[in-house]
Amino acid sequence: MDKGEISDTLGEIATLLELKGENPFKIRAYQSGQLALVTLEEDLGTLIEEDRLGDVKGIGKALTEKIATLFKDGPLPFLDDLRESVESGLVEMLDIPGLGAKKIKKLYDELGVDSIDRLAQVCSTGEAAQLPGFGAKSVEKIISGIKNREAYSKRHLWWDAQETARPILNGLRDLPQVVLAESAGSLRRKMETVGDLDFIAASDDPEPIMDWFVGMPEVSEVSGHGKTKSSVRFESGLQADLRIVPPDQFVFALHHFTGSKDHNIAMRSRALSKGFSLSEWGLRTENKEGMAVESIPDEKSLFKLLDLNFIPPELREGLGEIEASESGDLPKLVKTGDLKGVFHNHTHASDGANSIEEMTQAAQDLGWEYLGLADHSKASFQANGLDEARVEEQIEKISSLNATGAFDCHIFAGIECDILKDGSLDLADGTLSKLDYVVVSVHSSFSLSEDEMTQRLIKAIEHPSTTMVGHLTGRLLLRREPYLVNFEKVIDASIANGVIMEMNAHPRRLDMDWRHWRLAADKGLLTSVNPDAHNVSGFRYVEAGINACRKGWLNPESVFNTWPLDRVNLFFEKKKA
Ligand code: DGT
Ligand code: CA
Ligand code: CA
Ligand code: ZN
Repeated sequence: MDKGEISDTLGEIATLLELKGENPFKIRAYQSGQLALVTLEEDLGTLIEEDRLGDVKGIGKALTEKIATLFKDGPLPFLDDLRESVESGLVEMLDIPGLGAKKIKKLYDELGVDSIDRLAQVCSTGEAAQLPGFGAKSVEKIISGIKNREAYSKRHLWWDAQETARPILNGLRDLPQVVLAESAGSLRRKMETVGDLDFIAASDDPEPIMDWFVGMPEVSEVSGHGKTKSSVRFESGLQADLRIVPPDQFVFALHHFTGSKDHNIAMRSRALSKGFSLSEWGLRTENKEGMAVESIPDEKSLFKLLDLNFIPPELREGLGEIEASESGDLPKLVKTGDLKGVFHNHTHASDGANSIEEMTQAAQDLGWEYLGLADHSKASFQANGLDEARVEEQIEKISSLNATGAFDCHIFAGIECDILKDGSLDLADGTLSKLDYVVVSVHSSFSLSEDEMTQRLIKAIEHPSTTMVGHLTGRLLLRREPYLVNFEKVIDASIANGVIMEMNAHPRRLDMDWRHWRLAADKGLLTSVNPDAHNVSGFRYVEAGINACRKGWLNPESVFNTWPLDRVNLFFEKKKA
């Protein structure tokens, strides 16, 4: 295990002990060990090797051995027993926002709540609201948490879905009976979350393909096994449909099952207006002799038959794409290959896993011209955020690294500065103005009213050092709802102050949501696709961010980090002047 995983494990132990109502001192020992690892700057392996782990502040005697064992991936029977001894219903309840171990323990002791079903019950009967420390408002929050959890469990992050889908698609394409295969549905439209996978294959010999599909080792349940359609479920809960059609129907089936439903409805009426009838089976012209079915090689030809330019799957949401296609107004969509660098990334100075040098090397290996580093600021103490002195030290380090010419990739010194509750920034103006750029983000006080949150953000946007807004709504897809903000006001304030709105590319964020981008970019808002990388492999998340930009109809010009280095420099200089 690495440092981050061990720290998470210590946190898990503390929580489990709390659920069991163990000695508070013991619980605190694990909590302080967890924090000590997050803020640890020395190499953990070296500390263990030199037997100096016990000298680290916050790591007590009892923990050193357990940390060393976890580091070597050794067995920890104590943890296995602990996990075994806590009822699974109690652990599940931890997913519900507003419910920590302490409250869960109280619900269990006082009302015998040992499952989410029982929790919902005591919330609706009013019993929960009677408990000390609960009240009507917190019970309301729990009820909406239970509802969200149900909705969340039905969907999957696009990123996870594509990781499941990729080998299946390759497997299908490798089968001798398969002429063509494609994934369809929301996965192909690059929706941020996916309900189920949809595969379409072309073949005249479907049976062996279906046998292969339902027999894949990852399949945990077969819910349908037919000649034209089969459905399976994987361990993760994700389900997949495979439809097999004769080769001459492939394009129509692919288009139909890519959807969306609204796009399909609009396409069908477009077809009707051109004298065709469009369905998943084909495009037919109705005449006296019967039906004439068009035969076409690809989707592009399908659109062409309807006098339309090809509409990329990302845009097929029934949001005016057909009209734009007809009038030649579809955007030239940004691509991952257009990116020349990224700006929101963490190093091991805060809660990242890699050094400045390692991050820069990785960025350079991706062919990027520049890399922006933006570690956390001090208010994010749980992430070992930097104070003014450490920020200035990092600026020095970056500027001397740039001066050595060790890397072709230019490093920009930035920060992800916390926006405090009142909208002021977490670092002194004198320090902020020494940075190349400043990303401002909310990491606390999430439950302000829409008005308060909007004013808070606008105040931060108006700060003269602010360059970009980080993850505007703080949402964590399928985990945490966005906080309330007035998009129009925040977008207008950003444009007025020349501030860039990040597209946080982390697959769990994709924030600001693509649904707001078309209008915002038309008004002149710029974005930056920021992977929020916490290690070198986090850079790959730009793909998810680019998907979201494409769904927001963005062209490369609206995406700041497609700009070349000298133009970026000019932008920063102008902002500082
Ligand atoms: P998901 O799975 O919830 O993330 O979303 P999709 O879009 O993948 O939806 P899914 O799997 O139910 O169906 C795949 C596509 O099939 C959908 O995008 C459009 C098409 N489709 C499914 N049901 C209907 C329907 O009732 N009417 C029309 N026009 N198209 C449909
Ligand atoms: Ca689907
Ligand atoms: Ca489906
Ligand atoms: Zn952040």
